[in-house]
Amino acid sequence: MKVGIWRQTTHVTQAQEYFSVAAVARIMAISPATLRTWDRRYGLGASEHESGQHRRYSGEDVAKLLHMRRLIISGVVPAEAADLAKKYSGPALALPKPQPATTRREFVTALFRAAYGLDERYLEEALSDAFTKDGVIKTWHEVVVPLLVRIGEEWERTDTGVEVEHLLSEIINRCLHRVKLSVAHNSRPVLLAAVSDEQHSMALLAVKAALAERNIASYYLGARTPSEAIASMVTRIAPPAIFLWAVMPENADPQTFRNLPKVRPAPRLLLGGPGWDRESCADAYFVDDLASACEEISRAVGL
Ligand code: B12
Repeated sequence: MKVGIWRQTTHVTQAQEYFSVAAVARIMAISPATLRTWDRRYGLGASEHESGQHRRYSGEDVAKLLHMRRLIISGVVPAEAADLAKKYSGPALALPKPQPATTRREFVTALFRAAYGLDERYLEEALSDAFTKDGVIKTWHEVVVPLLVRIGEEWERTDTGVEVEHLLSEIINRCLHRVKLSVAHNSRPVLLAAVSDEQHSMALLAVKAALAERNIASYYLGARTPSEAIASMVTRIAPPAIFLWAVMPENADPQTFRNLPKVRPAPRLLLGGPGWDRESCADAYFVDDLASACEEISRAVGL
């Protein structure tokens, strides 16, 4: 992976190396808003300003901030921690050489930090690059899923970061929407829907994008598709395959697929997502990952 974690986030002058706000936020795994608050409330900020507006943190500034965070974690109240941090004269943070994130794990960590640092630009460029270079399936399984799982765990652990989840979801959605097919192999598009009140639609969009890479056309109905709308589409387009996605068990009602209208030729029905109860849906066929969803759909359209 060629994407540099530090790309466009640092500024180097002859005498001194500086960190941008986004870079400091990422190093410290806190938001730029918290950095601004610490600056305003405790006077712990950047010692340099670029053309009067952009803040530029020196290695000493960052060392003080890291010291403040260490003190807070160990139980010192913020105001006192800030006073001590201002007097801190330990070694300045050495600016790491711009380094490409070499392993998938490092890349996911860089993206995770960027998400918490609200570094939209880095996230969009890095993810877009990965989708283009490595394709949708590989990038989804090796990068996006581990990243989303980490984001979900962090939310569960801290009960914060819903804004991070929303921002990141929108960025991933934008990247996936950009994957277009050139010439459709199938005249009748495949049907993709997230059932009932299901708001988790990203994996479904990944299916659409991965199919587009194979020139398979699909109708992506997205989140919260009512059963009646799915049924109506089945009658109107007689899709060669139907893929229904559910993450939350309360949305995964087997009647959604059992009550679908009968059309000819009979579509291949596939279910995906952790919401479905496999025992009570034993009459349906399940796919467990993006690759197998695409394989089964490809077969259904005769590829
Ligand atoms: C992004 C996100 C959101 C976004 C969704 C945006 C969007 N457009 O999709 C928003 C903010 C809307 C959201 C809302 C909510 N969310 Co949410 N969300 C997530 C997050 C971080 C990623 C979801 C995702 O896309 N996962 C896709 C992959 C990564 O996850 P997975 O389905 O578990 O993957 C497994 C399999 O499905 C398979 N797989 C992976 N990819 C693919 C692809 C295909 C095609 C197939 C077939 C299989 C497959 O491999 C994985 C291993 O088994 C997850 C964390 C997580 N671990 O998933 C929480 C998570 C799913 N959310 C959760 C919750 C609780 C909610 C809310 C109820 C929160 C709330 N109180 O409002 C609402 C739900 C509202 C609703 N009615 O649907 C919980 C669900 C727990 C549960 N099962 O009960 C999770 C797990 C977070 C957590 N750790 O607790 N969420």
